[in-house]
Amino acid sequence: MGIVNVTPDSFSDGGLHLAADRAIEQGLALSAAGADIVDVGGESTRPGAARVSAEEEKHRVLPVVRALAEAGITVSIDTMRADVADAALDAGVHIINDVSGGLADPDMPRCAAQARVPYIAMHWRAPSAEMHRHADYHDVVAEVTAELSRRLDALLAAGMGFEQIILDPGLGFAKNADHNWQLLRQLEVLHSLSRPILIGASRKSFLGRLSGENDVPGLRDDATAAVSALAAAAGAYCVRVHNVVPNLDAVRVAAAWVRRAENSPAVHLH
Ligand code: PMM
Repeated sequence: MGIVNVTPDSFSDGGLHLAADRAIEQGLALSAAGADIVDVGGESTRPGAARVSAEEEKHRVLPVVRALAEAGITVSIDTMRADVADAALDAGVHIINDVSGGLADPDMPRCAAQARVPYIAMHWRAPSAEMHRHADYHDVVAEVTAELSRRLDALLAAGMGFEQIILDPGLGFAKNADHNWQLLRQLEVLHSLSRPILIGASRKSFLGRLSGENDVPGLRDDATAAVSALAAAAGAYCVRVHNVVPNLDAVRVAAAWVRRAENSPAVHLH
């Protein structure tokens, strides 16, 4: 999954129209580079980010979603709002990516249930502006798994189909670097929920901290690709990334590696 953020501030100068044109170009390029899905978002969820209005969010994403869907690309909409998701579905979107897993907007499960499209439910505890205060766990893997399991039950109770739902541990969302690594290290626990798992590690600050650099997200692409390879080998269904080519290589390496392991004869030590 390749990432397209349609936020005017992510495209330095120029207004919304220029931002939309640049976002469409970027989405086409991600698809041409081999992304199976292009994820379009109009609201920053970075730590501390303030929210934009639903109207502003729609203005940002709809022209981009429409153009990419018309070009034959599988598009997901990264939104916490049912209203935005509904409009994006009308504009041709195929997948809903809700970082709040249905908690931010009580109407979202209804929207996803009616549309019958794949729905990514991410682990989330609080809006970005206050999520750091909620990065408090005794056992992060057990708690994230239990909270996702409760979301799964709530989404099913709202009428969604089990087969629609994709789960995501939400790296960096109310989680510090150590929490993120613990979740990645024990992906098999999330697999116990029997749903496909999506991993969004791309360029996040916990990867920068590893090498001692903190402020240059573009320099985190190699570490991102390493996470993609390991996550894919551990059974992740999808990785959400900014730079498609190295991550596509990484998941291909993982696929070849795992296949090799499956085909190799059992080793008898005695
Ligand atoms: N991370 C961000 C935004 N959307 N969606 C999913 N499903 N999983 C994530 O981890 C995720 C997401 C924030 O990252 P960005 O600002 O680099 O897009």
